[in-house]
Parts: sequence; C-alpha cells; structure tokens
Amino acid sequence: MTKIINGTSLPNMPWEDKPENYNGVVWRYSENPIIPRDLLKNSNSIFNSAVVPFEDGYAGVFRCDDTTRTMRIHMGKSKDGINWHINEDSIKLKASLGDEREFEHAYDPRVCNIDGKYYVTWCNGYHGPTIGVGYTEDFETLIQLENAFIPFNRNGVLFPRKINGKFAMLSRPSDNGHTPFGDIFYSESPDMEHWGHHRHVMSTSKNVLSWQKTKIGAGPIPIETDEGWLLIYHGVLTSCNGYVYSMGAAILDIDEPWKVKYRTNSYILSPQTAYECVGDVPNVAFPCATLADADTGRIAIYYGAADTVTALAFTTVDELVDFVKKDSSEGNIV
Ligand code: BMA
Repeated sequence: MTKIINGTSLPNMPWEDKPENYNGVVWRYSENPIIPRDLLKNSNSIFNSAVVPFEDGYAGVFRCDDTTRTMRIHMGKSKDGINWHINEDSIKLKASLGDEREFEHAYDPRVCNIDGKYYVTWCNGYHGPTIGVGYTEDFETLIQLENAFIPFNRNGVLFPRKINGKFAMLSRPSDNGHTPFGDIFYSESPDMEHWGHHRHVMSTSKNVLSWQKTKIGAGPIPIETDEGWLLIYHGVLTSCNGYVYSMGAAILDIDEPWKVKYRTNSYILSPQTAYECVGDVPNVAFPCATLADADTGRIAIYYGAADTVTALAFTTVDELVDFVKKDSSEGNIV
C-alpha cells in the first residue's frame, strides 16, 4: 500500500467510486464539467484552474478568459469542491513589481499550501510568458512577489514543502508562442525570489508516436508519498489536426526530485469525451490541481477541458503509483 506523507484528512472531498467494468486508472466524475464556461457575467471560459483545502471547505484560483478573450485569474471558494463561487473581479496583478508597464494577462494558475501560506504561481505576461509568484492567506487579496524567471517559461509548479531547506519549483522553459517543444526542469530558492540550482527533470518521449512527444509540463502540486513525489503532468502530441493534451504521471525521488524513478509510457487520461474534444481548443485535458485524502489515499484531479470548462477525475494513490511503476520503462525515464 502506498501512503501519502505529510498529507491532510479530507473526508468530505469530492469522490465517486470507479465505475464497474472501467479499465482506466483515472476515471471521470459523472457530472462533468463541474464549472461551466459562463459561470461569471462576462466569462468566455473557465478552465486550467487550481484548488486547495481552505478553512472548512475549499478555495482556489481560476483561469477565467473574458468575452474580450483576455486571460485573467480570479479567486473563488466552495463548501464541497464541486459547486464554486468565483469572484466576478479578477485578481489585480502587475506584470512585474516596480515596473509601470501595463499588466498584460495571467493564466494557468497553481496554488500550493506551504506552512499555511497559499502560494500562487501562474503564467504572467512580462515581455512574453514567465512565472508569476504571489501568496494569499485569505483568498481575498494576493501579495505579488517577483517573477521567478525571465521569459519565456510556463507551468511553474511549487513543491508543498522545502526540500533540503529550499523552496522548490518545476517549470518548463518555452517560447513566445504555442511552443512546439518543452522539457520539465527543477529550480530551488532560499527566499521564493531568487531561483537557481536548475536541474533537468524529464524530456519529451523519444517514441515518435507518443502522446508526450511534443512537450511536457508539470500539472498539479506533487503529492508526497512513501514511494517518492507523485507528479501528474501534461504531455502533448502533434496531430494532423493540431496539439492533443493528455495526462501522465511520474514518481520523482524524494530528496533529489530531478531524478525520475518511474514514468508512464501510456497516458492516464486523454481527451475523449465531448467536453474535452469540443470547445475553444479541441482535444485538451490540462490538469492543474489535486485534492488528496491522506487517510484513504483518494485523489481528485481538477483539469481544464478543451480550454473551455473545468472538469474533475478520480484515482487513488495506491492505484496510480502501482500503475506508474508497472507502466514505466528504462527508455522513458529521460
Ligand atoms: C498551452 C496553454 C494552456 C492551454 C493549452 C492548450 O500552451 O496556453 O493554457 O490549455 O496550451 O491550448
């Protein structure tokens, strides 16, 4: 049995048992999508969003593109993790601290609880995409910190505790467009401002037919287990009809997380339902958060579907870790 380490008890987190005769390791919530595109007065789409346990329920940061198609992030709260109240007003951000330049856009947030402070990372527009960082204690206001890196970078994902005494982050150096490449890297910081000691974690698959051939990026905050850090990530295939975004999983070494112990050859979920295949960007399943119950090992995965709505899927730490170990092969751990 794989155990979640340093986790919390979440007996009331969203959950549904695996449907009978279902073969996959990750199964979808039967009432998907949980957040419709038009929940806000002027939202075009609400997707690629991040949630955490907060007070007696849940809170989160949501990617809400508005009807001018500008990308903004908004805070929200929920009692049950399924029905959300998202603030109509977006989080007020700067492109960079001390820079009067007009703020461009923000998207794909992640939220990470480190010792009771909720750190938010997002893709921040500052002469191109880079990793914005801030924190909130109440999910009402965000204190913005310095951007972690210079452009171009996306998918900044923090670890939920210091590693070897340092804050730790995964990210994916990219370009200024729809990046046709991308590996996952590890960086550390003594103060959440200065990042260094960069290490390569994993590359795209060498297999030309793979779902993770074009680019990969960290998804939810890694889950600490007695087998290592359980990382759910996205992988992209270039089809004749454009990019296809699926989810995979890997297990990283606990003390040296740039070392990959196991990694799936197969996807754990790929866009197959109507809400994943039809929308503003078809064929996208983009995971940004999990809730995990340390007592039962249940995991709920929050993911953006077709860049339009937010959906939920389930697995357990035991089943997923077992799958990753069995589905891994030497040639794929690169
Ligand atoms: C990526 C990001 C994501 C998006 C994905 C698919 O580059 O922009 O926000 O979900 O493309 O469009």
